[in-house]
Formats: sequence, C-alpha cells, structure tokens
Amino acid sequence: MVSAISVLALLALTGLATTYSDGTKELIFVQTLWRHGDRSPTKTFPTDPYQEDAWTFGGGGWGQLSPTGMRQHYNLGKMLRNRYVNDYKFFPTKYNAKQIYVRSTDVNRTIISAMSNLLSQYGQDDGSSTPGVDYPDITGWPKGYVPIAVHTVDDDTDHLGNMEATCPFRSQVWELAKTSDEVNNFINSEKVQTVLGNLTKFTGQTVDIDNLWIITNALYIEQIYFNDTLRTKNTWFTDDLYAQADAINDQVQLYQNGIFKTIPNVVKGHDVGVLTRKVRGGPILNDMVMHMNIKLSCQGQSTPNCTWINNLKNYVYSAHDTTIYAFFSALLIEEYAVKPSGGYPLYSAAVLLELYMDHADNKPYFKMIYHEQDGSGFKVITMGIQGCPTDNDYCSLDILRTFAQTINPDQPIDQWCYTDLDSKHAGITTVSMLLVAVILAVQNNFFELF
Ligand SMILES: *[C@@H]1O[C@H](CO)[C@@H](O)[C@H](O)[C@H]1NC(C)=O
Ligand SMILES: *[C@@H]1O[C@H](CO)[C@@H](O)[C@H](O)[C@H]1NC(C)=O
Ligand SMILES: *[C@@H]1O[C@H](CO)[C@@H](O)[C@H](O)[C@H]1NC(C)=O
Ligand SMILES: CC(=O)N[C@H]1CO[C@H](CO)[C@@H](O)[C@@H]1O
Repeated sequence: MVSAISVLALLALTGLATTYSDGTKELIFVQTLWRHGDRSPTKTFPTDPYQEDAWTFGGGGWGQLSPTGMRQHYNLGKMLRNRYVNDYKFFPTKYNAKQIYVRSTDVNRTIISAMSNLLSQYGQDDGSSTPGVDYPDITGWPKGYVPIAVHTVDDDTDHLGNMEATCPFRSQVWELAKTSDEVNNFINSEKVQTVLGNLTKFTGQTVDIDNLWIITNALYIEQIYFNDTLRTKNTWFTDDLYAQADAINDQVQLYQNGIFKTIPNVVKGHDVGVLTRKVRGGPILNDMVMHMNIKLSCQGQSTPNCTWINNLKNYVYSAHDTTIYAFFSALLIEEYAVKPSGGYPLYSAAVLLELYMDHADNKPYFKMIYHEQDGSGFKVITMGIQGCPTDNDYCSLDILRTFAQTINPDQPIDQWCYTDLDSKHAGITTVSMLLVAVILAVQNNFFELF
C-alpha cells in the first residue's frame, strides 16, 4: 500500500501518466487533427463594403483568429484535457516535452489556435505545474501559464497541412477534372451559370467555380459579424442567393477533393478521383499511418531511432477545413465533415485518431472520433469507414493501412508535385482496376486477399 502510494506520488511529481485500457485494448497513441477557430475572411470581392480595414480583431486584417476563435480552441483544449488527462489518465497532468508534438501550418490563425488550445490543456492555474520549474516565478507572468512549443514548416511546401501548397501537378489534375463530363455538365448547367453570372454582375469580378468560395466565405463571416448592416450596405445580398451560391460551392469542394459520382472518373486516361485524393489527403493520411506503424514496431525496442516515438503520446496537426476535408475524402467519409448538410468542416472541428493494442489477439486497432464544432461532443465515427464493423467503436488498423496505401502519392509528394501529368502514360486500367478491387475487398471485408 505504502509503495503504491509512493508510486502514485512519484507519477504526480514527474507528471508522467499511467495507461488507459478498454477491456483488453490498451491505448498507446493519439493523433489529433483540428481546424482553427473563428476568423476574419482571408480576402474578398472588389465591391464588398467590408474590406480589410473592417477587420480589427486578432492582430487585424485578413485571415486572423478572433477572440471567439481563441475561445473555441480553449474549449476544445479543455475537452481534450478532460478526456485524456482526467478520464483516461493517459496524457500527463502537466506539460511533458517528450510526450506531445504540435505541428501547425505556418499561418497566424492555426498557430494561435494551437496556443489557445494548449492554454487550457496545460496552462491553467490548477496546481498541476510548478512556478520556477515550468514557468518563471515572477510578477507579470500569468500563474500556471506554461508555454508549449508549436512547430511549423514553410507553408508553400507544407503538403501535409496546406492543401494550397505549391503543387503544379495538383493544379493540372484539377484542370483536367474540370473537363470531365460530370464537372463540365455541372459548370454549364443553367443553375450554376445563372448564379455565377449574377455574382459576376454584383461583385466586380468574373466569378467562376474556382473563386466562388471567396465570395461565399466572406458573406458567411459577414453574417456572423455584420448581420445587422449587411443587407443595407450590400443591396444585392439575399439569403436565397447566398444559399444557392453556398450549395454550388459545396459541390465544387467535393469535386476539388476527388469525390465524383462517376467512378472511376477517367479523363484522357487519368483517374482524376484517385489522383486528386492521392495528391491532397494522401500525404497526411500516410503520415498518420506511418506514425502508428513506427509506434508499433518500436514497442519493446530501445534502439536510438525508437526513443522519440516511444516517448510520444500525442501528435497534433493544427490546420484547416481543407485539411480535414481532404483527410475525410481520402477515407471516403467526407459526408461526416458536416452533418447533415455536407460542406467544409466548421470552426474548431477536430479528428482524434486513437491507436490501441489488443492484448487478447495481439493486434492493433484504431478508433476515430470527430468533434464537429464548438459546443458539440466527441462522436465516434469509426463505423463510417468502409470495411470497419458497423457495430463497434474499434476497427483493425489494417483497414486504415489499406486506405493509406491505395491513395499513397506515386512519388514523394515534393517530387510528384513537379511532375507532368501527361509525360507519363501510367496504365490507367491498372489503377482503376486496383481501386475497384480494393473497394470490393473493403466492402466484403476480404482483406486476406491483400
Ligand atoms: C500574420 O498576419 C499578418 C497580418 O495579416 C500578415 O501580414 C502575416 O503575413 C501573417 N503571417 C502568417 C504567417 O500568417
Ligand atoms: C442574420 O439575419 C437574418 C435576418 O435578417 C437571420 O435570418 C439570420 O439568422 C441572421 N444570421 C446570423 C448568423 O445571425
Ligand atoms: C531502427 O533501426 C534498426 C536498425 O538499427 C532497424 O532495424 C529498425 O527497423 C529501425 N526502426 C525504425 C522504426 O525505423
Ligand atoms: C437576383 C438576381 O439578380 N437574379 C438574376 C440572376 O440572373 C438571372 C438570369 O440572368 C435573372 O433572371 C435573375 O433576375
């Protein structure tokens, strides 16, 4: 008894956490992918009465995180602490540099979202951290506030977090996709042309499906911040036109993420659905699966290349709606982003990917959880993934591995982005057949075949 108490005391002192198990399944690793919180528009159309100087919060100007956005991430951080520190006792009670790694895109709002989130996870005056050890014991320093490292990489080459990173190949695939019958018919439909035509008349610029989002997004945010003056300052704004433009934009986003009704959607010998999912969600899904594979292969190993992952409990990506949507599209669960309407993930949406080791069959399992927006809880979505049991929160890691493999970029992404689509005449039939085979296998759960 005495020794048990001193072990607990020691754990509390060092901030180390214990383990969490559900039956025979032991949690060994958590990866988190979230979208930043509420922000100002990133740009707008020429005739918009609300230009950059209308946005004063969060440092001011385009694309900044608002106090509401900070609060949304503060709330999410609290929920994460409740789950993993208080309930599961899996994360340590205080910041441990070896156990968490945070990677943000190099954008103010994602970095500050991460900081706001970590503030409630590990920066509260609740006695879990120690002045003089975890932060300076001085007047002026908020008591309990522990700064936590947020890493980033250059935005132009961030193919994991930034779906607009420089990638001529991705642009080529999208241009090609637009010429497919499905997308072409959509663009040229009377409904779409009418809305784009009207917006072109009103916004002072030529509106097409590529820049439509700038208008719908600015109007979305103006309805949050300037709802009382929007309709008088912007005389052409109507709820109906906005709703129509927004619905068109939702469809465009499906196409941009490689989700078509035509399967396979082959243009000039290229399967634009598979190629798009490979070039967008492929890198981050494979990055997550790689982390889990290394975590598993390092279990019980003490070689130097295992030190980092053996200590690590939480890998965090602080990113964008586009990132989560590409990730979901890669798993063909894009409809989970926003239920029931579809569309891009909302502010502070978050995906939790938990890795478990089942000590009964000695096999790895994952659980996928979604936080739809501020105020919603954590919802298990594992069963939405094709091939996962529909009546269970857990699913064999092999299902995720197979998805990752199916949409793994053909070459290292920084290299693939600079290849020319038409220079290689890759056997399209092989790619499509493989995809059909994988989908069939997933649906029938015939994984033994692969
Ligand atoms: C941060 O915000 C300022 C003001 O909008 C902007 O000039 C700067 O480029 C932003 N930096 C990043 C990395 O987002
Ligand atoms: C904005 O105002 C309209 C009515 O003028 C209302 O229907 C709508 O719900 C309001 N939107 C928000 C975000 O408050
Ligand atoms: C670590 O290095 C050893 C060789 O020293 C190698 O066999 C093993 O696969 C490596 N593990 C990882 C996770 O890279
Ligand atoms: C609101 C609005 O201006 N609607 C117009 C959109 O375009 C069509 C066709 O050009 C017009 O008939 C609508 O009046």
